[in-house]
Amino acid sequence: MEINELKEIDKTVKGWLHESRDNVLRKIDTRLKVDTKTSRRDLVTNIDKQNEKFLVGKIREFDPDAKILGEEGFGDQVHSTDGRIWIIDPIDGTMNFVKQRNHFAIMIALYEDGKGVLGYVMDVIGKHLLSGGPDLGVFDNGHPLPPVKDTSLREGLIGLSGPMVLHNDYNMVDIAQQSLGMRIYGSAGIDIISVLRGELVGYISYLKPWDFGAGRILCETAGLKMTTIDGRRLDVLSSTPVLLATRNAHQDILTIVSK
Ligand code: 2AM
Ligand code: CA
Ligand code: CA
Ligand code: CA
Repeated sequence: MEINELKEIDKTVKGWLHESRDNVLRKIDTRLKVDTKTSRRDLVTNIDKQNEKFLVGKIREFDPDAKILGEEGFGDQVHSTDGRIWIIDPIDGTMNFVKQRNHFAIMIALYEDGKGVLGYVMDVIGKHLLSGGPDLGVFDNGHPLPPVKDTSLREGLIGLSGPMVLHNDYNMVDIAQQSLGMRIYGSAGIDIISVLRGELVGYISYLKPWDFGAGRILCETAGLKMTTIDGRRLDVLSSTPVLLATRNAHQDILTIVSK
C-alpha cells in the first residue's frame, strides 16, 4: 500500500476509535448487561457487543471487500489469511471493565495477505492510543514512540496471565522469580501498551487472534519479539500461548521455558 493511502486509512481508523471511546464512556456508568461465555470468568457485556457492531459497520462501509474477524462474532468466518482482514477486540479486559470500569482496551488490526499493515491499541481510561505499522512507525498519542530499551528479564517487570501463574505453566514461577517482579493486569491490550512504553520487559499469556493481532504489528515494528511460548512464528488466525518481550528478555524466557 502507498504511504498516502496508509495515512488516509490511519486517520479514518483513529476517527472510529475516538467515536467508539466516546460511545463507551457515555455508557460507562449505566447498568451493564453481563453474560458468561465459557466460564464464570469469561464475560461479555452489552457494550462489548455494541462496540463490535459499531466497528464492523464502519469497516463494512469503508472496506466492503475485506473480511472481518471479531471476538463477539459480528464479523465473518475467516479461514484463510488471503486478502485484507480486519481484526477487532471491541473491549479487551472485559472482567476489568465490569469490575473496575478501568484497565481495558479497544484493539483493531489490519492485515493484508497475512502481513500486518496497521495496528491500534487504545487504553480508554488511561488515555493512550498506540498506533502505526511497519511503513508508518509506532506512535503513542500521535507522538513517535521512543526506542524501547533492550532490557533483560533480570532488570525488568514481567506481565503474566493469572491462570498460567497459578498452574505454573511453562515454568512461569521461575520466570517471575528471575524478573524484578510480576504484574497481572488482566488485559492483553494494557500489557502490550506497557511493554511498548518500556514499563514491562515482556508479557506472557494464552491469547486469541483479536488479543494479539494489533499488538503484534506495533511490537514487531518497535523491535520487540512476539512469538509462541516456545519461540515459533505466530499464526494470526490461531490461539496459542504468546511470548512478547524485548530481544534480551525473550531469550532469557525461552531458556527458562525449555528447562
Ligand atoms: P477479553 O477481555 O477480550 O476476553 C486476561 O483475561 C486477558 O486474556 C484479556 O485480554 C482477555 O481478553 C483475554 N482472554 C482470552 N480468552 C479469555 C477467556 N476465556 N477468559 C478470560 N479472558 C480471556
Ligand atoms: Ca472475551
Ligand atoms: Ca481480548
Ligand atoms: Ca474482548
